[in-house]
Amino acid sequence: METMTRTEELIALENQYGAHNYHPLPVVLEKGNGVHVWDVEGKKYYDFLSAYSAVNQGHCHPHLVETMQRQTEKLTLTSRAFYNAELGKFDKFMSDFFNFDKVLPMNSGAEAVETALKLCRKWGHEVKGVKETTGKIIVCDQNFHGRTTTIISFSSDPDAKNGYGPYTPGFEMIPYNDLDALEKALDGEDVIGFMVEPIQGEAGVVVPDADYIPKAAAMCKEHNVLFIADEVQTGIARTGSLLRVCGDCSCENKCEQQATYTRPDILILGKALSGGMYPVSAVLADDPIMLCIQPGQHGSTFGGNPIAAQVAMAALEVVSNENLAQNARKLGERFRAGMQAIIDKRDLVSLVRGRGLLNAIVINDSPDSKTAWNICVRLAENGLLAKPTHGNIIRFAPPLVMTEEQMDECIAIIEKTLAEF
Ligand code: IF1
Repeated sequence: METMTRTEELIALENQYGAHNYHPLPVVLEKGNGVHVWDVEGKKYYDFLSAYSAVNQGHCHPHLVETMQRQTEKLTLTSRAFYNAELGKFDKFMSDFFNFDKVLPMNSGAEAVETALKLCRKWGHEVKGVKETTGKIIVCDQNFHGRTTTIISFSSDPDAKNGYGPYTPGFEMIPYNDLDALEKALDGEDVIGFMVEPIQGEAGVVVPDADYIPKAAAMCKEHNVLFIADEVQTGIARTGSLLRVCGDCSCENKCEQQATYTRPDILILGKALSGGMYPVSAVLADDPIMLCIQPGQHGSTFGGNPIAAQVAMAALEVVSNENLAQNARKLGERFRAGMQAIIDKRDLVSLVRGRGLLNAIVINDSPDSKTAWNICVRLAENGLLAKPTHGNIIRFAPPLVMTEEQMDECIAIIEKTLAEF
């Protein structure tokens, strides 16, 4: 038998002993720093996925590593049966940073989405007075909000949903970026909430019309329906503003003062809230909503633990101190201009879209073709990691700590790679 490379060995191990719930690109990573990752053969790559926008602050950011190490040696977990010395500081920090009365900490994005849905239901029944058996939350076609049984109950992706029934009732699906459909749904009986991604990530970075989010929120308000923004992927500076509901505003804070800001009733954050160090997610809302949940009615062993509290504060400090929203906006414009120049010259790519550093290109081939996958394999060989979505779409989402020179080098790698097809 021929000897295997370390890469082949490690892939075989995962294959044999791990569940087959993913189909990764054939690279095995073992080190990361800033915008770069290294595989087990020592090959260096630009990371254009950032763990699905969880490492906006760059891999192993020194401030986050230092914060996590310090807290790990002091106290890691108490559960919420007792107070811990870091959680109150985190709560105040989050409340000030995002301008909501209160925060509820969880771990994964899906848990935060579940928390928002439960909060919305409690409010709907106890405050709005809708019967518990009939309350309805509106969601959008092509959404991605996570993988729990309830969340996949309103997924339109057959892979995510099929075979996992029976499904949780109480959701109504409408087309995305369609205010008429929303108006009609809001006129229905017993609607308590509307949950939406301000840009649809998994759907292939679908950017709605500029007035969609503000108008949708205003319509919800008119109908006494909670507007719930899932910013798990779009938040924390990814799209060139602190939150996507800030619109195209690159201030780091106090978004209320910006004309473009849409204030959600419930805001959901995850992923880059910890800079990829550790799972930290959170739901923010004001008192009349958040206080609908009382002791014993919701929680998590790890949610709000001291490491999470410290790491999240440090992760947001990096976003502010290093002006990551402004950098994402500036580099995003540079990236899309670079892609547009390629599109103008060649037929292989039909369009580029996105905001800040959450972008995608659409490959001019059928969604069933292997072209986008093959391009990603070749991109990896040329030193840049990205992943296809929906067959013919490639998502590009590097860490936000990139420099202009690095971005130019990456655009050159993508151009060179596309020229090979
Ligand atoms: C996977 C996509 C990205 C999310 C939004 C909640 C969650 C996610 C808007 C849940 C998670 C992930 C999970 C990841 C793939 C990924 C993804 F392609 F599926 F859509 F990022 F683009 N809300 N998104 O995007 O957060 O529970 O995972 O922490 O492998 O499933 P989580």
